[in-house]
Amino acid sequence: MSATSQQLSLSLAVADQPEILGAGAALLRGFAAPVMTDLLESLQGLEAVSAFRHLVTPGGFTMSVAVSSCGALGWMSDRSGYRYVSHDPDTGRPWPAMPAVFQRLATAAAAQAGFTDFEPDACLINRYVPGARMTLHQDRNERDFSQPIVSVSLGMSATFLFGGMERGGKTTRLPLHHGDVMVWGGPDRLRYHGVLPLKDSPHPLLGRQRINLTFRKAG
Ligand code: MD6
Ligand code: FE
Repeated sequence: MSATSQQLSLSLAVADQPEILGAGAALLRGFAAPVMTDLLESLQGLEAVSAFRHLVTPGGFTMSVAVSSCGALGWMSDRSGYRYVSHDPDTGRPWPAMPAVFQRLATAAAAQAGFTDFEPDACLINRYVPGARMTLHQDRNERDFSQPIVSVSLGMSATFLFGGMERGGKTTRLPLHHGDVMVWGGPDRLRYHGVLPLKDSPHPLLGRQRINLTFRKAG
């Protein structure tokens, strides 16, 4: 990025304008900041009910990212594939309800990016520790691709890879920081994306971890 465009994106962020990443994709810098205390408190409650766990991919690899879920549906992976399920297989109970502050944040962020009336029924919670990464993938296990995905970054900063419609295509690198929210849908809904191995630089509130919340309409 040139010095000028860097300054420009800085001033856009300061002016609270979304960074437009595509016709259906926007990055809302610091959008979660006003509800942060509530958000982190709710997150602690969720972890106590449905703990983070490392899932196995259909290909037989154990993911470096640990996951949990809340809401009516939770994301699952095992040797038989990826899918959404109504119960936490570890507890045998329904996933914990989506906290009101999660729901409100997701709906408000979607609206800010031009997607009105987004009502997520699934929130996947990803936890990264230093070295953990997410290989390039598409999110395509949801029934309705007309609904966007809202993604909230908490804790340590990460480098997000934003690609095109094919796995081998060129990718853009985006730094994601504590409180940033990405929304993507419409023509960008199926773009490949991933996260580079997390660097070790502890966060003042969350320590040596990054938490990512991704909200979807899965059912
Ligand atoms: C992450 N996020 O940021 C992983 N997927 O840790 C995702 O895989 C993702 O951020 C779809 C839409 C937004 C995302
Ligand atoms: Fe994804």
